[in-house]
Amino acid sequence: MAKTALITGILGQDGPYLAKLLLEKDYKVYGMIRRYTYPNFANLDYLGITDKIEMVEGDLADQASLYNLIKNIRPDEVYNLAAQSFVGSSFEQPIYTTEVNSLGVLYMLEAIRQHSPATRFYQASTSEMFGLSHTNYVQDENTPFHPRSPYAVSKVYAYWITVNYREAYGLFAVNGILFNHESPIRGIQFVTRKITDGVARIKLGLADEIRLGNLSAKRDWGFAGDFVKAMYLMLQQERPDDYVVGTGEAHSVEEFVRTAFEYVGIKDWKQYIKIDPRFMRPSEVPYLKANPSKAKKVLGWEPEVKFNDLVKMMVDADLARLKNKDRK
Ligand code: NDP
Ligand code: GDR
Repeated sequence: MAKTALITGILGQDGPYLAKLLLEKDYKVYGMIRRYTYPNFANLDYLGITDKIEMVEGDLADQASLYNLIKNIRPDEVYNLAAQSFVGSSFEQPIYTTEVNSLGVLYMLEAIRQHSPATRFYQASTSEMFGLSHTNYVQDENTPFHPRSPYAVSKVYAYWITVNYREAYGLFAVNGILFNHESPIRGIQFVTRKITDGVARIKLGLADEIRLGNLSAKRDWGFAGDFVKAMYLMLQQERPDDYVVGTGEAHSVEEFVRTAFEYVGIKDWKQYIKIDPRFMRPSEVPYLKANPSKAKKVLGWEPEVKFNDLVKMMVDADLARLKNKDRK
């Protein structure tokens, strides 16, 4: 019998890459969407898998919808990728962010505990939980948390409630503590995609500036297509556990900007960058770099796409998209 998986956040960035991977492994994939009116299937279309997924309706903020879904489907695996995932917006909408990212996870875990306790559960945890905390400038599973945004705080709750349901009730529930991962279907509000879209527009003469915030922040950027493999592997282990997943390299926002401009042959890139205080955060995370050695050792996971190739992949995709006049 084919395994079944329910993916929340199916219309975002990671949902489609994970769904593609599971479909290749012959899973039956259910994708949870919030409502059927005007769902945006663009990211699933980009990977050519929209018709292969069974869409089901549910909202992390609506406990009843999750109970019904889990009761009816009883999936082998749940990948909880849905979230208010934009750190910047969490300062404007802290309560909504917490309702979805914290309580939503509790609702899902309760639904599993009560209606399908054999279901394996993956929680999309994040390097943002580390915030200011590091040991010799790297973060691993033992690094304490020091969250710096309502988003990061909400994810710390989700992390611990996942650990608690594992310890208290014996659920197979795991946290993937993933560092930033990007792709051509990354949301346009995130800095990498904002840069590659902006660079492509400037190259094609469609824009003359990119407005950005803090250029000195450093992130450990990998490719989403690589990272979803780690999610899958975590749920195939004998015992549930939590894993840090990242590339082990950190680059600044400025380095990302320079690499993207240089790739399209623009050397005097500084003239196109405008620093805009609207994109500064009230409390920033200056530096994130993973030590993914546990994931490598236990899961056998390693990223394939390097920083320069990721930038090129995203710029190429934005150039192609804009040339096709699909100016999403
Ligand atoms: P996206 O923001 O691209 O996708 C999130 C999805 O969640 C959207 O499709 C959105 O639906 C859905 N969603 C939001 N609120 C609700 C809700 N109340 N009920 C149901 N669905 C909802 O995120 P990513 O794919 O980039 O990330 C996936 C997960 O991984 C997130 O939880 C994120 O916080 C976490 N994460 C991401 C990292 C990254 O670098 N990408 C790194 C570490 C963790 P809709 O389309 O309807 O708006
Ligand atoms: P992040 O990603 O906050 O790390 O969260 P984002 O791309 O938004 O910011 C990365 C860094 O770039 C700086 N920055 C800007 N950011 C945005 N969005 N827009 C700008 O104009 C800009 N200028 C500079 C930010 O200050 C920050 O330092 C992402 C999300 O996917 C989370 O859901 C996930 O948990 C983490 O990655 C790991």
